[in-house]
Amino acid sequence: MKTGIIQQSLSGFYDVIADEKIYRTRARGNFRQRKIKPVVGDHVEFSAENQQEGYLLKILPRRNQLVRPPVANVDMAVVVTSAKEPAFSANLLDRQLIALEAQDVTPLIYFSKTDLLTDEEYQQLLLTIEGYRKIGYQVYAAREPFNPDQLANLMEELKGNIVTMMGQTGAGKSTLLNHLAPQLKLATGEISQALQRGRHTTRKVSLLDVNGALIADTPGFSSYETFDMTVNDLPHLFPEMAKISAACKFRGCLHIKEPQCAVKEAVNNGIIMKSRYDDYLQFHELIANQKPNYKK
Ligand SMILES: Nc1nc2c(ncn2[C@@H]2O[C@H](COP(=O)(O)OP(=O)(O)OP(=O)(O)O)[C@@H](O)[C@H]2O)c(=O)[nH]1
Ligand SMILES: [Mg+2]
Ligand SMILES: [Zn+2]
Repeated sequence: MKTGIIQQSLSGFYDVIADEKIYRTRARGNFRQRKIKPVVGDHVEFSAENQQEGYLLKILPRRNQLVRPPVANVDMAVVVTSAKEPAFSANLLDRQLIALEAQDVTPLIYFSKTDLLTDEEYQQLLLTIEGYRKIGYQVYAAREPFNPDQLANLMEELKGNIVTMMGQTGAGKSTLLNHLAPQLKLATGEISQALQRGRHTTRKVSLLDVNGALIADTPGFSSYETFDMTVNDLPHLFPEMAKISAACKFRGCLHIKEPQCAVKEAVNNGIIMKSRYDDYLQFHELIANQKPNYKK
């Protein structure tokens, strides 16, 4: 019996990394009946006489699990966020950030395509970025996207961690990985075509060894609608609100209609970003109106 990490999954096979080798495995029958689907990043026990014909025996307990992209046991996520083409959406960014906060994954925000902005647009973006930095998020947004200092700083952060790439299709996830490790030679797409046809250049999640970090390249999405938290959890997923909420008059304040709410006051005073609060209200509504998922 060996233990390893699922590196990728393809039509019923699971490739497992163990002692610097990759073993192709299949899930055993009784294993499949238990309805836990193995995902990339899972720590597993498996048996293998050779590297081609192994069997998955057990999934070890997960530290966390993201649904989109489907990866388990993640330390960090690089949220690749296009500054232009496709246009920057703070709303889309916030959707991803709360999903990461909910699973205790550290987000690193990486802005791609800053080279396509005019100076004026770039200055505007920097104001928004300042807001995210104040919350405590690390943001990478060099004027010149693949400048060596920025790549080195990012790599330094990622080293030794299990990381997932996350972001819209065409945002530049695979392109960034190719800059971090040119030997990967990942396929990258033509953005305009990808958005029009809703096609992904990257088709499957796979963990790659990138200079001492295990990083999952993932297929992007065209919209992000995954809200698997409750309305009561939601305020805790906005760190700047969570920090201030002790000053709200009511315990468990949802910062919506309650009187003497410190969060609403901070929004009015410009201490909390209005766009973040508006997104909070929108997500609250979306979750409140979600049909319960009985299958869970
Ligand atoms: N100008 C510019 N183009 C970029 C940048 N980053 C990525 N691109 C281009 O954007 C297009 C899409 O990049 P990909 O790396 O394939 O995007 P992806 O996020 O991996 O997309 P999926 O695999 O479909 O999820 C490619 O044509 C890249 O060359 C950037 O910083 N600046
Ligand atoms: Mg890709
Ligand atoms: Zn409040």
